[in-house]
Amino acid sequence: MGETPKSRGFKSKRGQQNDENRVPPGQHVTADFPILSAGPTPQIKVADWKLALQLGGRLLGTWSWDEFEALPQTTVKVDIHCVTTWSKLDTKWQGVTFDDLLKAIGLSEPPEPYVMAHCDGGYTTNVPVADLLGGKGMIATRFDGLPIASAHGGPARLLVPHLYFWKSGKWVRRIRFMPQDERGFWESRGYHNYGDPWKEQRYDGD
Ligand SMILES: Nc1nc2c(c(=O)[nH]1)N[C@H]1C(S)=C(S)[C@@H](COP(=O)(O)O)O[C@H]1N2
Ligand SMILES: [Mo]
Repeated sequence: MGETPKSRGFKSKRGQQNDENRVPPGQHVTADFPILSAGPTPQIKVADWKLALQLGGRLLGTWSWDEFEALPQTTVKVDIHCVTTWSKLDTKWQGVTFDDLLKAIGLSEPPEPYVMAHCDGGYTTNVPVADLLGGKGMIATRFDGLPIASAHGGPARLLVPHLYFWKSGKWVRRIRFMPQDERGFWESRGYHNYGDPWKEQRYDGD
């Protein structure tokens, strides 16, 4: 991630009002898709891939790639916001919503109020379950209609676009339900525990 100047000011330009209202404070729009990874990019074959939902010492559900692909698929077009100040508008993703994952294991209610997403390579990030339900979070497997590139988290990444993008764990393998909140990788290294871009919750204490 890295240091970023804080610019809370926001200049209004005629004709771009709509886009500007879509960009949280201190962010600027980029057309690129920057890559931000704390470690090396794993090359994961879908034949070796598996997703697990975990509660305590138990696995509530596991999916091979083919099983995961057979789950109901949802496509979204969303804006994403990295804490390093870039935002990218109208990104298109396809995957399985968290609601549909819970349904697939026969749950109408989440078993605990928090999750930790565990990713290949050890990266973790914590999210309240409420921020994943109601279509707010998904495990994405396609970007722009194509398989997600390894560097961007392929074959599957968490997507929680209404929070800073560090919450969207790449190469996600396991979602662990937690009775109490715990901090993930960046959350225990000075970044905000929740990370609402509209409230500029970049660092702990913001
Ligand atoms: N596994 C893993 N997921 C991760 C990261 C990481 O280092 N490892 N970086 C996070 C950060 S800080 C950001 S901004 C986004 C970047 O996603 P991108 O590289 O696809 O732009 O991924 C997030 N998910
Ligand atoms: Mo980030």
